[in-house]
Amino acid sequence: MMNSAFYLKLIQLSGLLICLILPSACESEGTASTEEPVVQWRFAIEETIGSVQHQYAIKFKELIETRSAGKIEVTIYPYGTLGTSDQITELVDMEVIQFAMASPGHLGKLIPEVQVFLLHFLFSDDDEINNKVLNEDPKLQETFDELYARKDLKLLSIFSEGWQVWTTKKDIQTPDDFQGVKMRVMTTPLLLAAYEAYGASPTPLPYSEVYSALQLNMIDGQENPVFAIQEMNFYEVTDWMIFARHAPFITTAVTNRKFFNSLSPERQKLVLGVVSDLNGYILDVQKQFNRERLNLIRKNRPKLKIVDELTPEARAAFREASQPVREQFIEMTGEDGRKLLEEIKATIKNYEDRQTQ
Ligand code: 6CS
Repeated sequence: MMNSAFYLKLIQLSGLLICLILPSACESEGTASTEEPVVQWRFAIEETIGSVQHQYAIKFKELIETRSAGKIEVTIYPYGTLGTSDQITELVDMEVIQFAMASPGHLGKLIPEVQVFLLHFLFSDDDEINNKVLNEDPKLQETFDELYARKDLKLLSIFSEGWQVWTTKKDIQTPDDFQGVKMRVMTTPLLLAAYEAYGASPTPLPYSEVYSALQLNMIDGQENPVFAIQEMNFYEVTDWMIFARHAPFITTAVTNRKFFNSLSPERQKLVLGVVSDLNGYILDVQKQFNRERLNLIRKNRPKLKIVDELTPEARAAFREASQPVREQFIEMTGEDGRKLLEEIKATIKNYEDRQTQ
């Protein structure tokens, strides 16, 4: 029997279809003819209610609606209402929705260069530095915006949602421990290379299939930030949580480029102002969520073995094993990819040097 969630989804999708065929039907006119019509914008996220992306979208909605004096209304579509990450990106491309989150772990199939954000041991150990690298460097933003433009997307923001953490059924202290471990990865090719480099057997899967794959022992482990491990209940079907701090989980906020270019200069400024104001906000949110959810996991599953930190020697071994993956990134992206990688390395070093001065 079909349940109410099915019907709800059907209603949402038919609403979106009408908007696609007849965009004017999606704008509700104000009462007086001189009044500007109220415009509806849609924002799809790749995570569920209560996640870091959801908090980003809530704040985005609040700021857009307040600053436009109610002339723009934003509807948020959490993960599960519109499809997988790939399908959400397609909906932005078709302008069915105007805004979305597009994580490099999936978007890398469309824009290979974003896979640079997936390389292990590239970023600083310091979250604040990574936030600066991702947000303050106009050159990085410009480079990626040009790459996104080729796919009719406009890049709005790049930010970290916290460290990726391994959840596994066995202890992992050295790359050798990964031999034969079936690790679920997001769907982009570089992640296969990243885990093959440790001897693991990477298995790409959409986010929604990870819990049951762990439960049915189709996979042995996966990686995600703590808040996601808690809200997707992955901690229930795992024995170990290991903080290797090998990579931050980086995501990007995007909009349809044609849609953005069609906005008045004031509205473009409004969007850019809001996403810029969200940069510092979301760093605090992710830190708070990851801290609080770890406490919740410890409380709900006291038997779970948590390795807070690998030894410096163990991290050095993983770092070394991960280096050949950089060459694979360059093979996938060519000379431009090599330059991009060098630029990011230099920017990180620059911020780290400034920090120690
Ligand atoms: O693992 C994934 O596929 C997902 N993880 C997070 C934290 N956000 C979105 C992404 O699709």
